[in-house]
Amino acid sequence: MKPDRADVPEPGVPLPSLRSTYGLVQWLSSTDHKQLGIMYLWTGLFFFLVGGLEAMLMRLQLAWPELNLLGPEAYNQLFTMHGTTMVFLVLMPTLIGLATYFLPLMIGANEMAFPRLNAMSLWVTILGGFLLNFSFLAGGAPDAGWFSYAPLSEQNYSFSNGLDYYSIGLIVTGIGSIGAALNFVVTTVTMRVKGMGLGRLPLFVWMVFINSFLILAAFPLLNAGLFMLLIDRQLGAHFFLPSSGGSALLWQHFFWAFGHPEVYILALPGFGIISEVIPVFSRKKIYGYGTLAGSTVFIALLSFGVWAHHMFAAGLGNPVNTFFAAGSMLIGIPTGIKIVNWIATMWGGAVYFSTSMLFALAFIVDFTLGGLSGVAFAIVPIDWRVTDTYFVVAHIHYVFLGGTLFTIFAGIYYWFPKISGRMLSERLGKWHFWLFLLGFNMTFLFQHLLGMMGMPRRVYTYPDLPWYGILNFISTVGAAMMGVAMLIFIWNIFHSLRKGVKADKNPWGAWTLEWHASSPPSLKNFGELSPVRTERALLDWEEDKKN
Ligand code: HEM
Ligand SMILES: [Cu+2]
Repeated sequence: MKPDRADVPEPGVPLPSLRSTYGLVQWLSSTDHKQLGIMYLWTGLFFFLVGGLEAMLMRLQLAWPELNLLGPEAYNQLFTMHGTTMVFLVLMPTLIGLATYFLPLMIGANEMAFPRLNAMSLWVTILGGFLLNFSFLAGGAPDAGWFSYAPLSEQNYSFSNGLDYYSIGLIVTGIGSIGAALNFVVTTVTMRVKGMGLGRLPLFVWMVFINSFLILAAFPLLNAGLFMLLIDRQLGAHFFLPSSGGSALLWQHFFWAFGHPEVYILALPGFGIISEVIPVFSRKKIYGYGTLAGSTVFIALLSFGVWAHHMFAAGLGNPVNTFFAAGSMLIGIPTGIKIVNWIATMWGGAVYFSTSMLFALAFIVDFTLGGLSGVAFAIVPIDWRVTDTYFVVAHIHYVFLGGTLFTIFAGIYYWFPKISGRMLSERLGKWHFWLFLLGFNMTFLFQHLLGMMGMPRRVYTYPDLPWYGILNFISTVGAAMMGVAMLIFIWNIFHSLRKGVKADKNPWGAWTLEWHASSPPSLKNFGELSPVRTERALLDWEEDKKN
């Protein structure tokens, strides 16, 4: 018998509405992966506003030489909380949220493998975020930077409770991430629809799957380090205190053995999103499925062998530095392969410039720039010259914003119709895109120059040296433009949720299974599904119907 779309029953129970009180209780106690996914996304958006506000305050302070709007203490707390928030409370929850929502749908499953673990993962993530930010009210936020180098993070240098909140908050969100990763692995292994071998996984699922192993290996390292820091601070141990026999370098090893894989943890799901978006809007099959999937594994393995490139200036010695420099440059190869695959997918395709696709294209350009400055950093003498300058700040933001954040935007514009049953406005989307793109490059491009001219990072003000004032001013104007772009985006979301054009099942004509469920999907996504034969199941079913 040929499988047919019409064969597939769609259980018609809709998600409960937030409008009734019962609805609210239902959401807060939900174990449904779609409701949890949506709450992850709101969490990410909420903390993006918090982290964005912190960034704007910093940029205001830095807008001109020798301003004194915020003192140095407040500034230290702001850059620490900003970086920590963006990494752990914005990018992680948003990516995990998208995966929580879409991974089961894309493999034709009705739920995650462990629905209650799924709920726990969300709620401890929120609890951790709350704890971290509670520090503001409890005597002062952490102030030793998002990587909290010891001994700066120890009691005798940072005596507010901020770093205790940092340790506990991140331990708790870390447990959430580990729970989510475990769930993704087991769900992918056990709950795929018939016919979907590992070689036919949608690339987003594939990359989340590989990524989950990274999370499972990396986060326990961070949590171990954080527990030791907490014990140092609260119980008077001295793991990281050189003055009494500990090792400050040990903290750096713990942190970066987690921290370097973490930057890939934030990149890989984004690569997955881009690998879904580009073929759909180019009307072409993805070029090189095998190399795209295989290079992911290569990146994941390599990412654990390069952490000491964050420590070139720490005095590990030339043999160690050379080893880690070589490893770091190697990782450019599988990443470059991916970029070639994405471009080859668009080549000769009928490219449709939806907002989602525009963000995908901007991702390719700006992430490549971030990658190139990364390769520059891997050259030890260059690192020695520009480490701890604004060059690092430029690099970080090209990878995190030009990389991950752009893929998140691409994913939201792509999947919003599925989640909400309505389309986002493309007109507002284009405003969001162009303003954000321009603002982003204005903010961070010239910071490469500032770094090369020697402006150190994490300073609350700077002297009026040639170019410093004007370049910093451009940077602040760019940041304000991003702020306006975000307001447009948020308006677009709220407006479209209520008044957007109704979306049908598959508004983009995509081929993966999530587009087979109704928009929004009902509480039990599919019921029974016919087996799939390739990684483009909907296309196969379409053709079967014609024959
Ligand atoms: C409106 C957008 C943003 C602006 C204007 C902005 C601005 C800044 C500034 C001024 C710093 C402090 C640099 C320093 O003195 O050390 C900083 C640091 C940082 N930002 Fe952003 N940022 C933005 C968005 C983001 C996003 C979306 C992320 C996501 C990961 C992010 C991650 C970081 C990190 C990790 C640091 C390092 C913090 C540290 O110094 O330890 N930023 N950002
Ligand atoms: Cu690294």
